[in-house]
Amino acid sequence: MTDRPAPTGTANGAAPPARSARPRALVTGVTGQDGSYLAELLLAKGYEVHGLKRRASSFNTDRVDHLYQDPHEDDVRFRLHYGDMTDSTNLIRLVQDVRPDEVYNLAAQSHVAVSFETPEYTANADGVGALRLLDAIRILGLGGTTRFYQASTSELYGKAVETPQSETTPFYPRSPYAAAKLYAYWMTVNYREAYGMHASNGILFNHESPRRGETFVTRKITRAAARIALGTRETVYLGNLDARRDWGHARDYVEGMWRIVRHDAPGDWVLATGRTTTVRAFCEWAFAAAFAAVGRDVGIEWGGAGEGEVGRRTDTGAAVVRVDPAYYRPTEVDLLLGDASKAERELGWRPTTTVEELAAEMVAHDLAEAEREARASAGPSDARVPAPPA
Ligand code: NDP
Ligand code: GDR
Repeated sequence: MTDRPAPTGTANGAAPPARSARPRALVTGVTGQDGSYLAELLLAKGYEVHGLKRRASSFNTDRVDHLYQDPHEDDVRFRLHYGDMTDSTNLIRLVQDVRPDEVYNLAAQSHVAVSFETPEYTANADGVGALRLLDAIRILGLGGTTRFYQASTSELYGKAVETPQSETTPFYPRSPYAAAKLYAYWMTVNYREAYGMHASNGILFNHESPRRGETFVTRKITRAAARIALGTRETVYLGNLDARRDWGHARDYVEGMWRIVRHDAPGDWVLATGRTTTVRAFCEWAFAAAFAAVGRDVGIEWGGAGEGEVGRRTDTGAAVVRVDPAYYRPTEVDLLLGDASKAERELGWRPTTTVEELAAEMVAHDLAEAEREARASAGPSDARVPAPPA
């Protein structure tokens, strides 16, 4: 992390960036998993990228630090601006200053379980936030030129009405998060129809990566599996192991976002892998990959049921996964399985990573992280990772 100067932009009183021939994108949520991959993709495609970041009491730009450029340099193509989706004056000023060709609205309180604890804030940031941005584009007279992408979600389908879920499947949101995203979805459709804006929804099924937030289930599992395989941790507590998700790789999905925005006509597209897996199966892959990486052929044996279910390692019988009902949700989304055939047909988009490859990549990353952690805590005089337990 770097102690960098304040983010630039006329919001801070600086002169607006001179208009260049380069396409210019504004990415909200740039410090998140998807924002960081999208910023990389857009920079590689020659864009100038402006990202919205929140003020925090400590550094919160880990995922984009490698893209940082000193704002005093001549040819700066990546700039961060302070802002918040709950502050419309800030968003209007930002859109006015940047005058983006493309806006990717990825910012959100994105944790479904947390949305039950903070329903009003989630509605404000995730639902009304999208409206604020759409309306900023409209009132600044940019509706005819600026393209808009809304990060919509498979959570909109909620209670499975049909599977696989496609653009024509009815929505049935099951959380404050999903209800807020439903509002944002329809405001995007409405601004497209009412004002002729090139405004689109990507209805994205779960996508993960080594940059996934640590409290989402896949990353929680891969981090725990890595530490358990290294012997620095014993158990991970999880909620509903029967939930089924259609998991893909975030890098593939940001490519889909860009294709949606570049498509001639705006619309709504599902991005998914077309394969669904239980949380339990993801655990099995992650633990097998973590133990294999430290040279052990260890699996998980499941016993018990529901709240009493335990996953034991097959060599020692020690419990490595336990269920804690505290992680159950008041209303659960049991089954997500997407049909992305419209995206394949119209956008030429197809996922490239299987869920097993995804689990293995995340575990490899988390093993390296856990080893660094273990070395750091061992201190300089004994900078060795402890040997994995027998
Ligand atoms: P993350 O949680 O990793 O990132 C969310 C981003 O939004 C972060 O940059 C966060 O900032 C920012 N943010 C949160 N609240 C505000 C706010 N009030 N004002 C400004 N910025 C804010 O999510 P993902 O990258 O995984 O997801 C990106 C988007 O796609 C989200 O809208 C999510 O709901 C949606 N989505 C995600 C899917 C997935 O599987 N990943 C699937 C479908 C949709 P900070 O870093 O400071 O917290
Ligand atoms: P989700 O992702 O709710 O699908 O939303 P998450 O990884 O949080 O949960 C997936 C499933 O796993 C079950 N689960 C647990 N979940 C968490 N977080 N922690 C646990 O310990 C645990 N145990 C079991 C959950 O109940 C759920 O069924 C993600 C987010 O990225 C959203 O922003 C996005 O819109 C959707 O994916 C598509």
